[in-house]
Amino acid sequence: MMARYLITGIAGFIGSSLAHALVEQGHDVRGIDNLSTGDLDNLADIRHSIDFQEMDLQDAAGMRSACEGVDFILHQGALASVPRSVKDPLTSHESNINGTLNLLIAARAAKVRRIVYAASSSAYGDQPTQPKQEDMLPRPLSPYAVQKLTCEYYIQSFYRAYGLEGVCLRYFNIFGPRQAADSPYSGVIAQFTFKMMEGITPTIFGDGLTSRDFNYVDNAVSANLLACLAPSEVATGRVFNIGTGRSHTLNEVYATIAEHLGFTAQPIYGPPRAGDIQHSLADITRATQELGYQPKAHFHEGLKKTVAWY
Ligand code: UD2
Repeated sequence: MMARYLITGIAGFIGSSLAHALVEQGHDVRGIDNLSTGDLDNLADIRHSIDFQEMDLQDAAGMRSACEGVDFILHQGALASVPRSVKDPLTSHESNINGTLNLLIAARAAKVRRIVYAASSSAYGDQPTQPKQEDMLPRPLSPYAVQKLTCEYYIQSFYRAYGLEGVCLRYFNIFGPRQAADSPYSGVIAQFTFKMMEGITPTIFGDGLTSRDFNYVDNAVSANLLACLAPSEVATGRVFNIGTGRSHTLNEVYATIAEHLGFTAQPIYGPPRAGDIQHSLADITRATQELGYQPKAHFHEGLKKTVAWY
């Protein structure tokens, strides 16, 4: 069945990846982006196949029209990054929390069938138990983590209070082609790759043993599509970890990218970043059993494709 999808943050890394997948499947794709961190180059090859509107999530009238006739919203638009939120909590709060609330109000008015939200593994914070399970008490460490968690609660409250179906996907460090690489707020894999290609030695914050459940973007795309189609009693009002169930250290990430690029310099080590978590690893049982999620793309193969893309 063909459906109409609204992707927020469509010109960003994950938003544009979702757009490519949906266009390929023949769906009707509308997208909004304020282009503050997104880039229309990410949509260059599908620009004629989508309905793109430059718009901010906080534009109430704009969001009302963007939600008209939409079946599913894939809400990716946000000012991502832990350090960005540490540096400027108010701006990221406005964009992430006010923007999401405004979208939810518009989605409810337009009777959208379901919204799938790009939540974040940062919600677990310094919760010490590994792997992370969805029912653990969140212990957010950064303003960004608080914002992403707050929006989960908003999504759930709009389901309980108004019946707007919502699903929260807690992404664990998604990486892949089209991830911005040229900002200090870019994801670590993108930054390391870009720097090594420029001949600049990247800095590892901390001792290099910091670990993350790095998840290739194709897995996040498939999780979104599954979350739209899963029966309401299974998916709505709920949170799902979208990781791989395996983690890798920053030393390992550095060494693997360096090997692909023939980069021989040893890393520079710097102090740990404020707001960072030491280890992050997903238990993906709930998503696999209840959504049918399978992280088919593996870390090494994904990293190879990513490095080749830049
Ligand atoms: C968080 C979330 C992730 C997603 C993302 C969005 C966690 C565990 N993950 O990712 O789910 O929401 O935010 O932005 O909270 N690093 C270096 N050198 C650099 C850059 C980064 O060592 O030049 C380190 C950084 O200190 C951290 C790790 O690499 O320990 C990963 O950093 P990141 O910014 O790629 O992602 P992270 O974990 O903050």
